[in-house]
Amino acid sequence: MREPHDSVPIQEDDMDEKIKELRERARIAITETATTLGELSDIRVKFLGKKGEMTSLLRSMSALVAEERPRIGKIVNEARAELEELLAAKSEELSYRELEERMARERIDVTLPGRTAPVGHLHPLTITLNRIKHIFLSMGFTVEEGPEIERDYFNFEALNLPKDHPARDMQDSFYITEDILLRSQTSPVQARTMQKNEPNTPIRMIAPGRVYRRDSYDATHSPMFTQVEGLVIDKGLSFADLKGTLELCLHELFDKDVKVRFRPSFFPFTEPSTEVDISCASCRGAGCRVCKGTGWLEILGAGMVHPNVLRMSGYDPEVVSGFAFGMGVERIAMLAYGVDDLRLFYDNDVRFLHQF
Ligand code: 2NL
Repeated sequence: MREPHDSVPIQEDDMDEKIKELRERARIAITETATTLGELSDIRVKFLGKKGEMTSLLRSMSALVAEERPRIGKIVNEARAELEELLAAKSEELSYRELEERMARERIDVTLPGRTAPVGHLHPLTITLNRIKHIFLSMGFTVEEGPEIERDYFNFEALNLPKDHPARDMQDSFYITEDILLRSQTSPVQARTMQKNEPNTPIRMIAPGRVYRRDSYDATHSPMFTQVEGLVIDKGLSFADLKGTLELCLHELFDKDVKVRFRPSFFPFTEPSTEVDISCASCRGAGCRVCKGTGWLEILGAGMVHPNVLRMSGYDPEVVSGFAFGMGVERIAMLAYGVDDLRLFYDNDVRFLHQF
């Protein structure tokens, strides 16, 4: 057996031929086969790498007769130089092409408008309540709040509705115990305010909030709704002050040229009492479905504070007088926005809520 590196002379023609063949194969591989920089790198390793074909060919030179080595070495170096040059050129070509492809693939149009992040907004009832608050704040009213779980005393008794009064039937309110219920109106907030004041201290307040009544749930009724009540107490207040205040409020809330009318009515906590209508905006008073042919829409209830109510909370009806009113925020929002079903305000369907 003969070891490969035993110095047995090999034929130089043989060597020339091998180099030529290798050079040709490498040339084709570089210029024609390689389509990516990764493949080109593999080709470099295969032919010119430490364990590549060119290196093993150089090693076999040791088997050449000494005088042939310089010549063959020169040929090998020329081949290596040519292949290096081809590799460099191909590498540049492929880098350029890959960059072009990547730029085409990752192309972005910087002039496109940005994606706007969805922004939430206020609920139509909140918008309506804010408008009502603004109107009364601008007239010097304060905004007061109180508990939704209330004592029977503040909800009814202090408002001239004694225990046997028909309007406070157990069937009409949500009682928690004999003495505690979900408030059926926001008036207990006014009663509490009067009682914490020094007797006969002037009051100009509104009390907005949720109230609860045993009611059906349909397009116009709900066992929970939002009420705003108002209370003004001072020396010398008359029904004219009530009219002026509520007319101003309704003209702000709806339209400057909306007509306002006061009908006599009854509430246990006011005397005299009135229900207030505005002219129907849908038909301008001609009569339509919204106003059920009357040309008028009932919008709030009001009256001069009953002397019993003043007395019960430490105010002297011989010294001061007052007026009070109450309105449903859902009803006002429905009329202001043309919504025909109150339940839409509670369903939280964004397709509805989006429109305000
Ligand atoms: C309505 C009618 C009304 C009142 C509420 C009131 C409060 C006190 C004294 C006297 Cl502390 N009155 N509130 C007066 C008249 C009507 O509400 O339609 N509410 C939805």
